[in-house]
Formats: sequence, structure tokens, C-alpha cells
Amino acid sequence: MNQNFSLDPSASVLLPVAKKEKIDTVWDRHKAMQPQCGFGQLGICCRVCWKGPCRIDPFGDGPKRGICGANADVIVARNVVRMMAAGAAAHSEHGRHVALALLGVAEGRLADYQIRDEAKLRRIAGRLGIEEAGRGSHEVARDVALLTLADFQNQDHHDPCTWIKASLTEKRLDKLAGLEVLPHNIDAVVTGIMARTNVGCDADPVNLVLGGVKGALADFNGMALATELSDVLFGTPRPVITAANLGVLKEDAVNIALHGHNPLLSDLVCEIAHTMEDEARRAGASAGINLVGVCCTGNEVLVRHGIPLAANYLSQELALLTGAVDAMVVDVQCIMPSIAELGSCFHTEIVTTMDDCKITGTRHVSFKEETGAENARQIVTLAIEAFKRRNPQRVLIPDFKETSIVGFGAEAILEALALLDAEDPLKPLLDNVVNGNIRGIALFAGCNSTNAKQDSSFVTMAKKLAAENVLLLATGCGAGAFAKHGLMNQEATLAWAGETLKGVLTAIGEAAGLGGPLPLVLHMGSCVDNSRAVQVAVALADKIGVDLDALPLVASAPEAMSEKAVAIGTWSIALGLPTHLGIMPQVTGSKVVTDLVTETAKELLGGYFLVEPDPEAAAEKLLAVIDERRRALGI
Ligand code: NFS
Ligand code: SF4
Repeated sequence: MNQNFSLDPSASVLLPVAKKEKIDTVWDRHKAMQPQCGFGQLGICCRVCWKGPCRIDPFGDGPKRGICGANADVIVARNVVRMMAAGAAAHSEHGRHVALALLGVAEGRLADYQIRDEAKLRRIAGRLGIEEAGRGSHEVARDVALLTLADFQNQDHHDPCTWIKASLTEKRLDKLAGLEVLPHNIDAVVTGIMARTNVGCDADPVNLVLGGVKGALADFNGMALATELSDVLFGTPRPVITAANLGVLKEDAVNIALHGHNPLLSDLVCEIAHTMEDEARRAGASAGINLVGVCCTGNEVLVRHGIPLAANYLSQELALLTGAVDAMVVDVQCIMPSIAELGSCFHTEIVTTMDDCKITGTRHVSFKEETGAENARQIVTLAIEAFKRRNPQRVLIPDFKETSIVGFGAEAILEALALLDAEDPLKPLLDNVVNGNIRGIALFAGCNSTNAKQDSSFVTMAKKLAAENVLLLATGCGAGAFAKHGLMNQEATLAWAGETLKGVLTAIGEAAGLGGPLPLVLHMGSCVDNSRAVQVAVALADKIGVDLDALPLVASAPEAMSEKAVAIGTWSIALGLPTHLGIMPQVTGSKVVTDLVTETAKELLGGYFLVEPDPEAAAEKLLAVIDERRRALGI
């Protein structure tokens, strides 16, 4: 049965365990939820006020307006732009957290953190227009943090946020300014969306969606700053060889799964765990402490430190079903509340750490940056204690793990290219795009969803596009899928890449001393690290002197589910990228909104949504888009 749910071989091993032990998984709950509400799927259910809920009859004689008079277009638009605001809030809150930590470090208040990449700090200062030459790193960091925090405070709406201004092409900024969708203040834009979607406010679907686009661009701003400042504090990713899937758990080690999104805690746990190996050994764990990642905090520590990735979103419960995880430490976002119950079926200590993200039935260690190392130590101690309670009879670690070479941020990609042309690193990439050795570039991002077979569309599309010589980038749970399925190693390149792509990846990989090609899919990091892909795209566009919507570059989120993915997808089209969705978005109850994001957007922004649930067909469509763009460029 699991064959229909997931492509992940670990699911085949562990779902029978769940069945035998009568433990529900996400797939059982999905089944129990069928049939899901058709009104909700179409986006035409409104709960914005207590006169409701109201729902529009999409077919027959039922109501065409809610009690207040809102029609399907207004209801759909309000619902979806609220999702964008929620996504922007999530990413930007993460970013604010990191910016405040950088300020704390700069002001000498946070002894447990330091500036790990001073060169990057200085480059950022340059980009943001902050004087750095001859100044101390803490002084520069303070200015960078304060200017970043101003992106949450600026009240002049004619003055767009600093980070977005420093992150896009001039042409794109002009286009977005012309549409009045450039955010000036992340918090204000999110608040503005909540205000205008309140009962009895904005009732113009086009105006609402443009407001949503501004919110989505605030999301982009939040991710760009989160990524860049995290690199300053925790180091900029460089290629590292590691492994993925549940086989990375170890029977003879204290297994700690780091789950969530924010590196502020997970990075410290990595640091502290090293110092507590002896304690783990004394507790009987001959292999000491084994850290593994789940979801995007997993991607953060994966690309920076090579910590193996155990699971992406839909596999988080499977990790617990192994009976081998001693502690699952979570921070924020994409944490299924079900893990509390799963943990309690085993010896596993589920530890929540953020005061605004607790789960009933789990242990809470209140994480504060001021006491970060101490909190990390408490957590590792809990894991070691739990290890002593582990029942070896119940341990079942699927024997699946795939070698993965990860850590390809913009810097790492440019450094690798510089080995081919030190003077002009972008030239080899550009030349290969122009001569067709690289037909186009596709960024895979986004989640897993129970509305699709887990990981399957990612894998199918990647193999097909790679065979057609499309260079593949990935972030988030999409990247997790590729890592788990062995598409982030050299063998995958040899097996799946088309001849010319293979040639390019081999030339770069060999110059980089890898003794073979680069991996088939380049892992750029977590979801906030989608901003890294934009950085590479902007560099390419600037080099040719075109805007982003001219590049043979596409994005795909074949298994999207989160509000954050709605925000990312929307800024992706606002930046000019044709963006594939494999799951029907909840907007089809409004023709106006659907046309707006799939057709009108193309004229206004160059980017647009392309919805296609079938992965083979989706890959074909993306290839056609890539070829169309090549033709327009005359290449
Ligand atoms: Ni992105 Fe990462 Fe995964 Fe989706 Fe969730 S972990 S922030 S939202 S599910 S990719
Ligand atoms: Fe119904 Fe209008 Fe209230 Fe929505 S805002 S629940 S459509 S009355």
C-alpha cells in the first residue's frame, strides 16, 4: 500500500511497523480525511467573519455571494493572499530572529555566537552600502544588523526595503516599482494584508492579488536577509560529502534529530554535541552522538556542516518509527503535531524549544540566545538519558542511505566556476548556456504533500530534465527528496545527465578536485536559501544585460503544501520565473484569480504559474518554456 504513498524505500520498511503497532501516520490521517471538502479545495469557503462560514456554490443554483456580498473572486483572493502573508511572516520572523542575534553578537551580548564568516559580512556591507574598510567586524555587523532591522521598521512607503533593492536586477526593481508592489517594511506589508482582507475591506480581486504579490516580495526580502546573515553567523556553505535517508541513524549512537528551520539552535547543538561524546559513551553508546537533520533545519546543518539528512517533511514520522531516535529537537515550522504521540509510543524525547512553538505532550526547553549553549547542553543531556531507555528490540533502521554532495550556495558555485575561468567565473556558465550544452536551468523547491506520492514527482522530473541537459538546483524538501533518492552524487550525473550537461558538470567537478563530475542536482540549502538561487540568476542576468524573465530559467514545486510555498511561488512569478506547481492551488474557484496568476501575470511580470500534476507532462512543459526563452534570446 505504501507504494502509492511514497517513493521513499524507508516507508516500505516502516509503514508495516506502524500498522502492526497501530500507530497512525500522516498517510492514515490523509485517508481518514477523504473526501476532502470541495469548497476548500476551490478556495470558495470564507471564514473571515462570524456571520459565516459562507461558501459559494461553484455549479448550480446555490449562493453566488457570501452573506456580506463577497463573491467567489473576492473570497478566493482574500484566502490566498492571507496565505502569502502567513508565509512571509514565517520566513521573515526567522530572518528577524537571525538579525537580532547578529546585533546581539555585534554588541557583545551573546557569548555563544560569533561571526564565522567575516569576509561575507564585509561583502554584505558593501552590497548594502555600509562603509566597512578599516572598521572592526563588530562595528560593521552592528550596522548591517540595524539596517536589516530597518526593513521591519521603515514607515516611508516610497522607500523599498534595503535587501530587495540589493538583491534584484535594476530592470526588475523598476518593473515591480511600477506596479507598486515593492515592499517597504515586512511587518507593515503583512499587517496590511491582514487589514485589507478583513471583513468589508478590499473587494477587488486584482487589487487583492497585487497586495499579495507585495507580501510575497516581503517574503523574498525576509529570506534573502535570513540566508545571508545566517552565513555570517554560521558559515557559508561549501561542498561537503554526506549522506541522506534513515540509514544515517546509528544503532550504537545517541541519535539526535534536528528538526524545524532556524539554525540559531541547531547550529549550537552541533557545536555542543561534540563536547559531550564521552558522556554518550559512558551511557553505553559506543559510537557517541549521531546528529541527523529533518526538514529545513536539517538542510541548514547539512549544507554548512555535512550533518546527514534523515528525512524530509513527510518522513518525519518515519524517523520516529525506527525506534532509534533518542531525541527529536524542534524549533519552528513544518513540525507535525503528531510527533508528540509517536514519540510517546517509543522512548523518544520530543523537545520543543521555541516559546511560540510548543506541542502538548512534549518536553519544552525554553531556548534563549543568551543561554544558547546551556540550552543545547540540556537538550543533548535529555537525549543521552533517553538513549538509556531505548529498547533495542524495537529498533529498526532501514538500510537505505545515499551519498550526497551538498552545499552549493552562490559562492560555492562561483568558486567552482572560477576554477575554469578565474578572471570571469560566470563566463563558463554563460558560454555553456549560450552554446546549448546547458539547455536551461531548473530550480526545484518546496514541500512534500500527501496529495502526491512522496518524492516521486521530484525524481521523475529531475531525471527527465537532466537527460535533456537542464542544470538542476534544489532547496528545501525537494532537495531532501533528491538527496534521499541518490540524485546528489556523481553516479547520478553519470547515469542521468544528458551528454552535454555531463560534460559541463565533469569539467567543473574535475577542476574542483572531485575526481569526477558535480552531482546531478546541486543542493543550495533550505527553503529560505531559495534566495541563493536568485543570486545566481541575477548575476547571470546582469552579465547578459537582460532581466530575469529573459533567462531560460524555470522553477518547480511539484509537491507544495505550505503557506510558505505559496509565498515563494508568488515571488518566483513576480521575479519573472515560469513556476510549475504539481498540486492544484486552492484558487480555481475563481476564474479571475486563476487567470491572473497563470495568464495575466505573464504579461505583467514575465513569470506565471503553470499547473501540471503529471510529472512527465510537467517536465515537457518546462522544456517547452525553456526553449521558448532561448528562442527569444536568439540562442
Ligand atoms: Ni519549505 Fe522547509 Fe519542507 Fe515545505 Fe516545510 S520543511 S521551509 S515549507 S515542507 S520545503
Ligand atoms: Fe461570509 Fe462575508 Fe463573513 Fe466571509 S466576510 S464569512 S463571505 S459574511
